[in-house]
This record gives sequence, C-alpha cells and structure tokens, in this order.
Amino acid sequence: TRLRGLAARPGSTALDAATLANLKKVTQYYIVTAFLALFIGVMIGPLQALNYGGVDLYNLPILRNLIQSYYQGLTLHGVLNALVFTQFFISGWMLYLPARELGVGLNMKFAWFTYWMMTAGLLTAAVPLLMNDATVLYTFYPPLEGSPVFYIGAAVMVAASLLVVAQVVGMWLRWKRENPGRVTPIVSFMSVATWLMWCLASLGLVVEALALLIPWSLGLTSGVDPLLARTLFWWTGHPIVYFWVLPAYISWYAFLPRQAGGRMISEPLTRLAFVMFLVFSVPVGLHHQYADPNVNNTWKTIHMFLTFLVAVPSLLTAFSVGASLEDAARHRGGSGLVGWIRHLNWRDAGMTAQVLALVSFIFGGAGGILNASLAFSPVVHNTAWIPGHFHITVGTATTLSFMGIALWFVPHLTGKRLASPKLGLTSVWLWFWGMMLFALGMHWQGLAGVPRRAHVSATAQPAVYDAMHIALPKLFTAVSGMILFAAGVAFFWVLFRTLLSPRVEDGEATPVPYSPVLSSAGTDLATASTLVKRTEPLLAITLFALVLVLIVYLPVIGPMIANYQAVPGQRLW
Ligand code: HAS
Ligand code: HEM
Ligand code: CU
Repeated sequence: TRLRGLAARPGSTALDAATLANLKKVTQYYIVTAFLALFIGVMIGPLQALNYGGVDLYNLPILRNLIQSYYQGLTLHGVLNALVFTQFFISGWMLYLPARELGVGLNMKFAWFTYWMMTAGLLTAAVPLLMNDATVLYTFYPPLEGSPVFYIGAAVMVAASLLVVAQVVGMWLRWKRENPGRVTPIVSFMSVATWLMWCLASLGLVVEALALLIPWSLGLTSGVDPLLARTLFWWTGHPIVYFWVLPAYISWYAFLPRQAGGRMISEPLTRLAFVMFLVFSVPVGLHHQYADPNVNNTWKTIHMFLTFLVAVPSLLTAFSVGASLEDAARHRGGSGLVGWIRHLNWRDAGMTAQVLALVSFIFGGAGGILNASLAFSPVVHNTAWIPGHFHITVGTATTLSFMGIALWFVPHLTGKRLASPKLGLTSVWLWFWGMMLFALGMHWQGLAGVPRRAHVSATAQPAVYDAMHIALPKLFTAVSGMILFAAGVAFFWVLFRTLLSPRVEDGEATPVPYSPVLSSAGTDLATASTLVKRTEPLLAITLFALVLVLIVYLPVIGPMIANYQAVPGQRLW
C-alpha cells in the first residue's frame, strides 16, 4: 500500500478517451521524430571519436559522397543531437505530462499545428545543412555565414516551441481558474516552470535571428557584429542546457523513485529547486565568453558567481534523488553504507538508464563548476575537455535518461510491448561505459592542449600532437566511439522493433509511474507551508527573473550596440 499510485490526482478531471488517444498520437509523433534525428546524429559521432583517436575515415569514398567535410558532419551531429532531438522529445514529453495530470481540455488542432510547424522548420533547415550550405556548427557564430534558409528554418522551429509554451501555460492558467486555492500538482509545476524558463531563455536567440542573422544572410545588411551575436546566442545557449536537462529532472524526481521501488522525498523542495532554475538559469551566459574581448571583467565575474548559484538546485536534486534511491533500495532489503546500491531494480532497463545517467552527471556537473571558474577556464576553453564535459551532461544525463524514459513511454503511448528488454538493458550499460570512457579520453586530451572542433587526424603536422604524449587518451577516445556505436545500434534496434510491432494492448497497461510522496506539498494553498505558497505564483517569479536578466545583460549589451562593428560573412568549408 505504501507504493499506491497517485493516478487520481486531486483536482484533476480525466481527459475524455478521444482526446487522450489524440494526445498520445501527437506526443508519439514528437518522440519518434526526436529519435530519428538522434539516430542520424549518433551514427556520425563515432567518426568524430575516431578522429580524436587519430583515425581519419573522411577519405572513404562512401563518406565522401555523403558529407563534404569533417565540419559538415560535425554541424549535422551537433544540430541533430543537441537541438533537434532534445527539442522534439521535450515538446512531446512536457506537453503530454501536464495535459494528462491537469486533465483540462486542450485544443488538439493547435497541438497538431504546432507539431507540423516544428517539423516544417526542421525540414527547411535540413535542406541547406545536407547541401553543405550551412556548415556553421550548432552555435552558428558569425562571421561564419550560412544560407538564410537555415536560419529561417531554425527560427520557425524555435517559434513552434514557444507555441508549446503557450499551450502548456494556457492549460495551467485554465486549471488554476477552475481550481482556485489549489496547489499545482508537482509534475505540472515542474513542466510549467521549465517552459517559462525556456520562454525567457529563448529571447536572446529570437533577437539574434530576427535582428541580426536573417537580415544579414539575406544580404539586407553588409555584416554582423560577432561579439553582439555571440552574447545574444549565449543568453539562450546557457539556459538551453537546463531546458535539456530539467525534463530529465522531472522524471528523476517524480517517476524514477517508483521505478526503483521507493518514494519521492519532498514536493516543497522540488518546487524550490525548479523556482531557482527559473530565476538563475539565464543571467549566467558570460561563462561561455570569458575569452571574448571587450566585455567588462566585472560582469564576467558576476556571471561566474551566478553560475555557482545555479549549481545549487542541481545539488539539491543530487541529495534528494539520491535519498529516493536509497529509500527504494532499503525497502527492497538493501543495507550498509553503499551496499544498498546493489538492491536497486537493476533488471529494469528504464531505471538503470536513469541511475547511470545520474552517475555520469556527478562528473559532468563537477566539470561544469570547474569550467565556470574564471581562473580555470583558460586551461580548458576551446579544448577537447569541453566536448568531454557535455557528453556526460547533454550526451548522457539528458540523452540516456530520455532513452530510459522511452522504454516505458513508447509502450504507454502506443500500446505496443517493449521488444527485447534484455538488449535494451545491454544498450544502456554500453552507452554509460562508452560515454564514461569517451569523457575520460576527451578531458585528458583537452588538458594536454588538444583543441576541440579540429580535424586533428588529418593534420599536416602530426608531430605537434605526438609531442603531447596523448597515445593513451587517444586510444580511449577511439575505443569509446566503437562502444557507443554498438550502444546506439542496440538501442535503436530495440526502439524501432518496438515501434514496428503490432499494438497488443491498451497503453494504460503501462501506466505513468507516478511515485508516492514522503513529504507532500498538500492540496490547499490556504493550509500549505510558506515555501509552497511563495513558489506557486510562477508568472510573477518569471517577471522577477526577467528583471534580473535585464540587470545583468543590459550593461553588457548596451556598449556593444553603441560600438556596433559590421563584419562581413565568411564560408570556410
Ligand atoms: Fe555546461 C559548456 C558550466 C551543466 C552542456 N556545457 C557546455 C557546453 C555544453 C554544456 C553543450 O562555466 C558547450 C557549449 C559549446 O559548444 O561551447 N555546465 C556548467 C555548469 C553546470 C553545467 C556550472 N552543461 C551543464 C548541463 C548541460 C551542459 C546540465 C547539458 C545538459 N558548461 C559550463 C561552462 C561552459 C560549459 C562554464 C563553457 C566552457 C567553455 O570554456 O567553453 C552546472 O549546471 C552543473 C550542476 C550539476 C551538478 C551535478 C549534480 C548531480 C546530480 C547527480 C546525482 C547522482 C545521484 C546518483 C543521485 C552540481 C544531480 C546516485 C548513484 C547511485 C548509484 C545510487
Ligand atoms: C561533438 C562524439 C553523441 C552532442 C562531438 C565530438 C565528438 C563527438 C568526438 C567533438 C568533435 C569536435 O570537437 O571536433 C560523439 C559520439 C557520440 C555522440 C561518439 C555517441 C554515439 C552525442 C549526443 C549528443 C551530442 C547524444 C547530444 C544529445 C554533441 C555536440 C557537439 C558534439 C553538441 C559539438 C558540436 C560542435 O562543436 O559544433 N561529439 N557524440 N553528441 N556532440 Fe557528440
Ligand atoms: Cu553554460
């Protein structure tokens, strides 16, 4: 009875069967599009790992016909994995969960329109990418210049994500009107907070695309100021990493405990963590620009301290989710200081994927805090260390969690049964070990001074790299690429076999795994704790966050506009 589900949540009215079926369909479209993008992106990754292992496959005739250069491949890899996979998965996931939990009617025509608009943006951007007409990497820093079609397609994709924000926030406001004085249920709270954060975060990119990149690439302006463009990019570019990881936090907090056999620790603490992300995610972008000239050091230092502050809600999460897992394992008979870990539900691939993602994130997060230090940054900036860092954050904490989630979410949405769960389990272990080895190799190479974004295996000066004594980390990186290739093949085999199998049951046979809660936020605001009351008004908190962002960004951006330097575009590859 302790593990009784919370399916009938207070204040919620179930969606009618037709709406639910339709909602599941549109969500399935989002999720499948996401994994198709990841599939292509993941097939390119090992070539890059081999490059950092000293093996150059870019001269192979088959590859030559498909991609023009290392950099076209790298652009496709970064865009498909980090921008397309994440955004489609998250849009489906964080539309479905609040719609389901709040149970207020939603406009399904609008939901489908948004999906098709996002897909149209994706296909538009894909054309120049595939034609080597937008080989500008996933950060599209000017003066690197791509086809206007790429920037327009990407802008349409982002605009579509803002329509999902409108849908979810609209749904929440409607729920609030129909349930005055109620505490927002926790999964919806986390989803709405994340979408509002994304709304604030996206402003930088929206301004960069509309005011700078699109007019410039259309030839309407003679050039673009690279510093201003980079600053607007990182306004969005840092918080986008929380937009990638918070949807996994939703699962770690609310669903993973039940999958592991335990309880969520505290709803009030979870609300605090998400409100901190809403407030502190955006005003930190300068930690990507410590090396940029003409940015006042005082502001760089302020962004550094705010970065340390935004690590706090992740630390809260570490202890809280850690406690959930320990609770689960002890309930299953575990004991000892660390011995309990063996008693987690390791036979379940979905749970295993997420616990391994968490383990990788201990290292990814610690590395992030190092990167943020103004003193340490010059050692690692623009080196192979950085891809090392983000493959155990977005590449594992996020991606392996989403892979694990898909193992129950796809059966839930489709009514199909998971094919080869054992192979699924193998694939998540391979991904974990592959990425840990990759991270070891890349961090190490970075410390030795190997640059990122470099076709090092084709260098005309191999002696430069030989002098770095990096034979071992190169070997690790090359081997990790092979392990990850195997992991990818195994995972996608399981996923596509599941998707292509016939529907055998009602998807509800695999329910949403809501965890029981140890310390609830309650249901009535009137009797709720101060923390719960103070965290409820998410719109007002967003407004406060906007003010903070303007305070730390206007003094940085103002002088850039005053000293605007129009630099003409370049195409390198
Ligand atoms: Fe980062 C660069 C700083 C988090 C992604 N980051 C990047 C880039 C990407 C990225 C893609 O300050 C490269 C951009 C480019 O192309 O140039 N990052 C941070 C900091 C954090 C951080 C302070 N990053 C992320 C996340 C990402 C991500 C999350 C994606 C999802 N990052 C930087 C900086 C740079 C940077 C600099 C620029 C570097 C440069 O020079 O260019 C923090 O948010 C991290 C906080 C996280 C923690 C970890 C908490 C641990 C948890 C796990 C607990 C485990 C449990 C398991 C419970 C403090 C929650 C228990 C185990 C059992 C077995 C039971
Ligand atoms: C870059 C390998 C999966 C996101 C890279 C680089 C390597 C690599 C070696 C560095 C290239 C360079 O700096 O020249 C792999 C392998 C993967 C994999 C072997 C697994 C099969 C992923 C996943 C994501 C991801 C799952 C995100 C969801 C990125 C991004 C870049 C990158 C954003 C930066 C691109 C740029 O610098 O423009 N990858 N990767 N990768 N990877 Fe991966
Ligand atoms: Cu950042």
